[in-house]
Amino acid sequence: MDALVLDDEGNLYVGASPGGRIYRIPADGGLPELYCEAEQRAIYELCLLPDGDLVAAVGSRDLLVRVGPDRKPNLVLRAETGLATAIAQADGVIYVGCSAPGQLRRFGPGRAASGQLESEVFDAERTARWGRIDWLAEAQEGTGVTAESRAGDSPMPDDHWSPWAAAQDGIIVSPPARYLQYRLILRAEDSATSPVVQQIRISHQPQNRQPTCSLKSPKAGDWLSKKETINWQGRDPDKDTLAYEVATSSDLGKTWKQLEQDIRENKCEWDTGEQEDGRYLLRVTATDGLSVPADPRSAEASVAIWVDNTPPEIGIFKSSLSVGDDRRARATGWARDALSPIRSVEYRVDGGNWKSLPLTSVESSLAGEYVTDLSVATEVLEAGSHSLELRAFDAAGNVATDRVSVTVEKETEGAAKETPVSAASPAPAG
Ligand SMILES: [Ca+2]
Ligand SMILES: [Ca+2]
Repeated sequence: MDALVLDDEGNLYVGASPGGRIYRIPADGGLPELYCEAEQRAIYELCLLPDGDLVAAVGSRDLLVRVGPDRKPNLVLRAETGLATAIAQADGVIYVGCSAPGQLRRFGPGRAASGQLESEVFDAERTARWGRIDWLAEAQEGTGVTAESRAGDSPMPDDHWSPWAAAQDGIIVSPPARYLQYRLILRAEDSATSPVVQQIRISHQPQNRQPTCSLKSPKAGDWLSKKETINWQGRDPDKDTLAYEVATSSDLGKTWKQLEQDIRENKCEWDTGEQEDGRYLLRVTATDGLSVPADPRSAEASVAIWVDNTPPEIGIFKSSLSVGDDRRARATGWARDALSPIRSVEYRVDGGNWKSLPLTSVESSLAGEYVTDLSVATEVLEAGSHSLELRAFDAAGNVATDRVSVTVEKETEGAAKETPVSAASPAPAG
């Protein structure tokens, strides 16, 4: 207990630290009662004014509070530095002795025509758009309260902060920033009255941040055919709900055709069979407008791919088909595709397992198509008639098949014999 004061009737007021409580011990020696909770770290001194109000020198940021008949603490003085450690009053004039820095302050008698209360610095934790400042006040006639604010991105106000600006109809006009400070300016036409502010409310909305979007598949340069699944990933640093739009362009982005819109999933199907073969741009746009309709942000990802739904062509040179003394069938041929490279060529005999053939001389012709030579030698065949099938895949997975019949004679002595060919093979162009 650092502070004691007696009123004219002999009641004793006791300031208790820590906690900042003021107790009243009645003159008749009754039990102490809690008179006021000043919500201060310490009460250093108390004094009574002629009107019966109690004034307390408190610590540490608030310096002086005044307690009226309603027993509620009203802030009188707040400062960034200093401590109020001593008070005296004479005829309603309050003297306050402060230390660090050492100052003597004088208040009254009565109230000042105006005063201001500067708030702490509020931290929105990230850039925010500041909304309204509203307060609950007992503003008697002839009194007024106005609010000003300033904002900045450093925790302490400095030259980079915006200047003080008066709120307009309760709307904070300070620019978006992480930190905000307000001050209230209280005015009274005469010293007998004073506005009392009981509550302040500040609203703000964190500034919407842009989502990110990335395509997982297809990858740039992929060849697509038939139904393909497009996969992507979207993230929003504000954890906003994202909606996606998927679009394609066949003219390098001059015009776009919407494939899907307003989907929440991270994938969709694209039936490329409805497209002409060729090069396309595929674009996914992520938007957070569902969560932040007033200030939607979006991000997009695009990739250039090829659509190829036309099978390649494959052919066996009739004249090349032969069965050697080793009873292996041999043939040469070709495969070609108008748009994408031949990815693989395989053969099988009599519907057995497909075996891959080495790709030789894969090249793109002057006409822009991809051509490959192929050469097959089968395993040793039993005597009799056999089916030899060849198939080729283009880069998009489209397939072409060709088939010939091969007859292996029981006795295959001497030179290789020409065998009958049951399936005609088209000759390669060019
Ligand atoms: Ca966002
Ligand atoms: Ca093709």
